[in-house]
Amino acid sequence: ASPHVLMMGAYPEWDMVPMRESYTLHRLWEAPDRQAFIAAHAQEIRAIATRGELGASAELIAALPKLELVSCYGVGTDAIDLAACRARGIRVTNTPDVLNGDVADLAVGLMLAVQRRIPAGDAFVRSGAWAKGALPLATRVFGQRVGIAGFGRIGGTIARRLSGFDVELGYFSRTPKADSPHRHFASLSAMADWCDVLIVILPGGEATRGIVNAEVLRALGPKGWLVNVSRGTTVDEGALLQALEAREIAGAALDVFLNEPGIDPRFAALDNVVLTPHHGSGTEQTRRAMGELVRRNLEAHFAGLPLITPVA
Ligand code: 8YV
Repeated sequence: ASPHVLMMGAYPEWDMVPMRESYTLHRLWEAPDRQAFIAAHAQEIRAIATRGELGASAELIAALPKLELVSCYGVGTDAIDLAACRARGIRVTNTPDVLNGDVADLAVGLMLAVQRRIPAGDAFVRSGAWAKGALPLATRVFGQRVGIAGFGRIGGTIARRLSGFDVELGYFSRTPKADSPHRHFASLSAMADWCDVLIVILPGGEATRGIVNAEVLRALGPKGWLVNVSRGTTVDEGALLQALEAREIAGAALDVFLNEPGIDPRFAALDNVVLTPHHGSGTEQTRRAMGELVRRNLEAHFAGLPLITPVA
């Protein structure tokens, strides 16, 4: 019999086909009563296949006595209760590296989009407003200071991308990177004060919850811009909405939010934001590579082989 796998959310069809062939899948997102569904299959489920934003809670893990592996389609494991996994010897895998370039590209694209008013310009041309006036002037991208909060694999890739944009770069991380020529900040507020654009690519989770707070936004100031391609949790969203509405910062480009996809409707009313639907890794090429990694990890686990990309 094929191993039973609980899926937290759908994968693209090109992954669902081989997943169905190799495993008995339990599709949690289609269950009308999640608790009853989990209880009915709890004695069979040996793995969870989840996604970055869906994770796996301590409660869910506790309800699955036969659980051996949590495989995450995504690099961020902040929504998976790693302590609960560790306590029971449950292995965890993610999909690092294959998405670095895409997330970095979207970060740069969002910065350009909001500062150069690309979506506003598109709407302006389509609506015919062009015949009656001019688009409000934008903000120059080159020559400014860009601060990257989080300087891991994706943060480093963003810096490499931006090295062609004639901007001055700084980064915020716990420890300075010995091989980076860019300015290091140990304080996020200090970097926000220094930079024109703050790009957030910190891991989610308790350690970074609300780290972009009112004080950081005040330091960014009325000429400062925020780009977030990490997790909605890294930003104090109440403080951000207030700062955007009051023009205490110039604007924001956001790919991640609290309560996705049911985001705060106040965002949609703002004209100084560009909003995308958690799409940092959302290219066909990268999503194929992520799905493949999830499946290779599941295969390795059930074959008793070393995992391909285990989470330490
Ligand atoms: C999601 C992500 O996993 O990698 C991450 O941490 O948040 C994303 O890549 C993706 O949206 C698929 O659900």
